[in-house]
Amino acid sequence: MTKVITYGTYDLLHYGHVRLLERAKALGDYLIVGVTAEDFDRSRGKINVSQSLMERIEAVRATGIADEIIVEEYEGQKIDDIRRYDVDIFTVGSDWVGKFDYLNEYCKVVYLDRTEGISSTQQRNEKCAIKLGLVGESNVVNKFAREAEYVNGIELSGVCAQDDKFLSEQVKNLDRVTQDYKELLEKTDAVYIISHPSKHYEQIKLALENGKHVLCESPVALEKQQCRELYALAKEKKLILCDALKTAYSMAYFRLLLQAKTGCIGKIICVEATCTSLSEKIEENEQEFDFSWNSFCSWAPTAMLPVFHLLGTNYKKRNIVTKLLNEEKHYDLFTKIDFVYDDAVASIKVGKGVKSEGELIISGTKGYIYVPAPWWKTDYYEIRYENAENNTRHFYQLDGEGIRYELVTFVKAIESGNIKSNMYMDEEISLAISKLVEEFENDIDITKI
Ligand code: C2G
Repeated sequence: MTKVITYGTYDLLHYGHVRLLERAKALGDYLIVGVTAEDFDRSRGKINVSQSLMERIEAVRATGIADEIIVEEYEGQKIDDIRRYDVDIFTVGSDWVGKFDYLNEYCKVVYLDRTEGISSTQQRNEKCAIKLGLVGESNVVNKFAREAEYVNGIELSGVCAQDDKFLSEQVKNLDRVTQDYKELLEKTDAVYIISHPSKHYEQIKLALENGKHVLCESPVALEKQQCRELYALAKEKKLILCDALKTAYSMAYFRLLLQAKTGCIGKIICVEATCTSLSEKIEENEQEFDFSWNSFCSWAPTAMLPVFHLLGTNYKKRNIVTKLLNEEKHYDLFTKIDFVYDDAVASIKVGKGVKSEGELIISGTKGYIYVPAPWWKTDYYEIRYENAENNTRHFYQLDGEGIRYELVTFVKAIESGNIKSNMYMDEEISLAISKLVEEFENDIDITKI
């Protein structure tokens, strides 16, 4: 019996895939198909896969061509499988010519002509090309424009910014630039907003009222009630509204949360998160303050994420200490918040005028999780114990600081229409963030140094 093996993602199964499977089967008597696991696909840059592993396995099974289906989970598994299953022939489409010649050492390698004119990417793009408008005066707009190129099903409809200086200096090779937000909305299905927080409420409300989905940098609003109102409006209109906190969408961060919740470090007693970036020099210039976010709005939502994700949003009390640069504009150089829960504490430090170690430490009764700086865009974390021999290290590919994964999640939520499908960010955390922003911006029980 001649055993043949082939591998693939097999997302949105199409006739190109089926033809490959048929010709692979014809090479021998028994065909094994390795379907790729989500993590393996992400690690090799395939972030747009629409279907789950089980859906893809079922689709391959339904063709009736495969004699056996396995899951491909790691780099190098092909060598293991060829030996384990005593395979005679490895085959794959000609788009991979040369990439698997190393397998000639273990079995015969055959590249089959790829079927032209069809691909999963093409199917994803045809499914729904969401027109995305970028709104705001930040060079992150350029980052988003670059990252959107990695995401199937999105096309940029334009950029809207009020600041002439930003438009002339920062908006590079992005055509379709406008200062008219309504004009942008007319040619858009969804908007990404990174304008000054004071503009978020009005801009989000107008977008939702015009039937547009919204991905907005946190805080979504400067007042909790406004935030609640916006989420209610999004629900009423069956639209997606979510915080654009890219950290929440990065695999390493999400997996460390899950591991922390398994009890591997025991009961979590303390969460400490620091986010600082001396990224811009704020001159004492009114213009700068109009567009520049203060430290609190720039970083506190991110720093609060692990606190709220792990300890919840029902803290008993909190203590906010801040050092302001500009009293009237409420621009803080550095702010520290301490939270007290029934049986845990948390502390966050944020600053654009102070530099500190941007690490995240989650302390438990059996051990602790350590995330090195810059923890908010990490691809790596450690779980450490008293006996260092038990320490474990974890790495998860993170391309583009997490923005592309955020966009993929946003697109999938729009396509599925399932607001809850966004398991990374939810309304409760968004509300808790807006509540603290409101208290900070209105000097409610704040200590100034
Ligand atoms: N294929 C094809 N014609 C197409 C599209 C895909 O012949 N129009 C082939 C691919 O060459 C591959 C198989 O169908 O052999 C599955 O394709 P994908 O699902 O795109 O997965 P891919 O990552 O290309 O699979 O490690 C090997 C890779 O996993 C190969």
